[in-house]
Amino acid sequence: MSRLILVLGDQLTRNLSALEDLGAGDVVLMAEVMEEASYVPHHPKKIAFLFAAMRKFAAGLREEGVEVRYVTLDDSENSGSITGELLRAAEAYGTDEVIVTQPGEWRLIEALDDCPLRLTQRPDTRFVAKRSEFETWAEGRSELRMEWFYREMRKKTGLLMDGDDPAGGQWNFDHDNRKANPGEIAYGGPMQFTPDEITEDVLDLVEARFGDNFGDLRPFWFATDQGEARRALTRFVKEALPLFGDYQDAMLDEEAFLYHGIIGLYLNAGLLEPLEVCRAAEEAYRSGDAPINAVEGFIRQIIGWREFIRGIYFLQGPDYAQRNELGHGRSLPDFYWGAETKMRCISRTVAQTRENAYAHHIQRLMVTGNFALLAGIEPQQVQHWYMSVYADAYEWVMSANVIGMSQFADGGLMASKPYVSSGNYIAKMSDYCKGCAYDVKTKVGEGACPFNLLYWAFLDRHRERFERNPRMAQMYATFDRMDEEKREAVLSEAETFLNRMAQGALV
Ligand code: FAD
Ligand code: DLZ
Ligand code: SF4
Repeated sequence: MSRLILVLGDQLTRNLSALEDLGAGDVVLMAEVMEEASYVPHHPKKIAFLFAAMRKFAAGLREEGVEVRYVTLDDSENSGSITGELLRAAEAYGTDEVIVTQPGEWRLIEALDDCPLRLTQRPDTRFVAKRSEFETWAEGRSELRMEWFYREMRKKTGLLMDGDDPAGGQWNFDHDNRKANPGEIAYGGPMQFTPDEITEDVLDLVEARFGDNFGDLRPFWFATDQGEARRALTRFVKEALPLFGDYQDAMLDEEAFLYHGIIGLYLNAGLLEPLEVCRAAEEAYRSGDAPINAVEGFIRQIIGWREFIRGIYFLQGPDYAQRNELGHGRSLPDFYWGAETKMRCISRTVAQTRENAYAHHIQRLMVTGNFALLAGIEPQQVQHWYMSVYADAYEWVMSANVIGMSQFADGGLMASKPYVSSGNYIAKMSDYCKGCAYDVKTKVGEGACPFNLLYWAFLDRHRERFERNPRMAQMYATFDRMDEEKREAVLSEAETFLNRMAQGALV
């Protein structure tokens, strides 16, 4: 009797554990379903990317001679959910045995657990560390810090290792990175692909069904198969990686991509694998084409941060995304969805997000994330926004980044102090402030940058929790040195700003 092998939209690799013993008589099931396409209002580019990549992956399997049942979104019989499609396929093929690689989201793992078929969820082997390996590493540790886990991953993979020692004599070259805004960018950006016929069909479908979601569908230029994604990787490694480290934290008004990879969406959907990406980067270092600070920094993002973030998500369980340790409850302002704001840093980050379904890490962390944290927005609304607007967004990688790293809503599991900053940081790392209606140098009074006001108000609001944190002592000392009158003016202006924002005034 045949087995059904379910392949989800973000599992598009032939090395998938569910496909490893694919045999004659097995049927691969792939389905475009409304439940997955609308659990958040995904950016239209993300939906188009996944549907096009799914259709091409299915075509590749068929070329190999594999029987594929592919259900399109506009199929009149489409039940609308993954489990619904499993049940329909089980009936059509007269089988109840299903193999799937475990999804990256508790919601779907639980839905599959509840599916009344003989269903096996196999571990997702597309990561360097197994879930169980991370759990063993984390067990008994009072603090979970990425750096220690990362070193284990370096040893495990042998990446940038010279025998037992780290290449270049150090594990981490971060102090050489984080240069401020480079002014100009000597890189043409990520490789762009002209949509083929399959992709054009998908674009029409997405336009008709998801045209009202936040985000520009066209121009659409993402890679949609493994070959294209590898070409995009090759271009990045050759042309951008050498400067990746130097400018990884910089932000420019007119440049969305700087020297970043724009590969997260490909990695997360299965078109690229973490080790092939890291080996390509290491090769550039070994052959003298890219410096150690860039290559180490880049590899750390992938075998360090990406793996660590996933480990935390699964370690913490399904309730992690609901945490709100700071008790923040304000609503996300409309300017996250494109309404006008006078804050240039936010309006540019949101505009680039709308256009590309992309913003780089520091825009996510220190502009939109920082503002939401300072303003006391409810973390679940923040997470919903991030899930909705980025092409690389999935809950396994979003939760620890948003709930943990960005919003401190897990109370400090992910970060030893909240990622908050006044306008100074943005002014130093970007050119946004020069085009802004606010003045970053003004701390209080007419034209004061809202980040400046909200920064002190945040510290004041959470004094009890953070005052004794040694990494924040300096911030409180500075605040306390302000004269009483100025302190009161800052707090009162911050309050006025937040109230005006809540009323939908232009801020
Ligand atoms: P590069 O800057 O070129 O980095 C290379 C790769 O490193 C990325 O593609 C990614 O795979 C990995 N990486 C780097 N930092 C992280 C990190 N913190 N967590 C996980 N992987 C990392 N990344 C996602 O893949 N999906 C998300 O939904 C997501 N949401 C985020 C939300 C917030 C609030 C923050 C602060 C970060 C988030 N990130 C997310 C991490 C990071 O911002 C993106 O991975 C990165 O911007 C993707 O762009 P890139 O491919 O150009 O990455
Ligand atoms: C994100 C997404 C979207 C938009 N659509 C589909 C789909 O129609 N069919 C499918 O199999 N997967 C889709 N996905 C990816 C899933 O939502 C993803 O597998 C889970 O969120 C777990 O990571
Ligand atoms: Fe952002 Fe403040 Fe700079 Fe304006 S002045 S761009 S609000 S940091």
